[in-house]
Amino acid sequence: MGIINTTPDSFSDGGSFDTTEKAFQHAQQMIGDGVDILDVGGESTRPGSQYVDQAQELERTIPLIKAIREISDIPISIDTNKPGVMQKAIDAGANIINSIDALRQENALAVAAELGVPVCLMHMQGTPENMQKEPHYNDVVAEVKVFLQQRIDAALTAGIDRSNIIVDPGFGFGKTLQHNLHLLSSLTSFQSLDVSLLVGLSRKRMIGTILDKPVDQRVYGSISSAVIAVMQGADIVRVHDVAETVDAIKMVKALKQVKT
Ligand code: PT1
Repeated sequence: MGIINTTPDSFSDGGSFDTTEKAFQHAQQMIGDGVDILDVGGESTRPGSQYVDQAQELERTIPLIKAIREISDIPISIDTNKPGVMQKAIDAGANIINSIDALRQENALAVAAELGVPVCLMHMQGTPENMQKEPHYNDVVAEVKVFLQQRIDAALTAGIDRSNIIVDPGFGFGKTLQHNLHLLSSLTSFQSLDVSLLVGLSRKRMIGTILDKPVDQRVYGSISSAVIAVMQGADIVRVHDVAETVDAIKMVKALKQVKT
């Protein structure tokens, strides 16, 4: 899964022609590099980031989804928590809902069920604005698993097919480095949830802390993290560096196909 940035740089507004055009070119590059899914989001959810209203989110995502859909059948996920954005994005040609609050907003479960598309349910402690203040768990792996099991149950009850459910432990979302490492080293235990598993580690602070490197020097750390995750059973990895990660994952897949 390749991450398409639609949030504005200092020279333009999100949703402006320039921003959409840049994101579209980025999407084309990723398609050429062999991406399987494009993740399009109009709200930054990095630690400390602030809420974006629906009109702005729509402006940043819908024209881009339509533009990608005109040139390719590549599956597109919409990274949003808002049911209104889910609906309009799927109408515009997106295929998957990526919800970092695990469809906990009013109506989100019902809308997702009605749309009948795959959904990613992610764990987060707190909100993007406050989540890194003082993350606390007694047993991070057990607690994240219990939460995801509850959201799977809620999704099933709402009428979402088990085959359409993906879960994500939410690396960096209300977690210290130790919490993240515990989750990564226990990733195989999430297989008992009996749904697909998505993992997003690319360029995150966790990698920066381990390597003592800024965000633009985390490519090798990110590729290594993707390899670790897929070795431990991740079905989808959410990444910035598609070409590099595609090669790395091909190596893992070859290894996994050896009959023992
Ligand atoms: C993710 C994810 C996401 N991450 C899914 N969607 C982000 N399903 C956005 C840091 O610690 O992991 N899974 N959508 C980006 N959010 C973050 C969080 C970016 C933490 C950076 C950090 O550096």
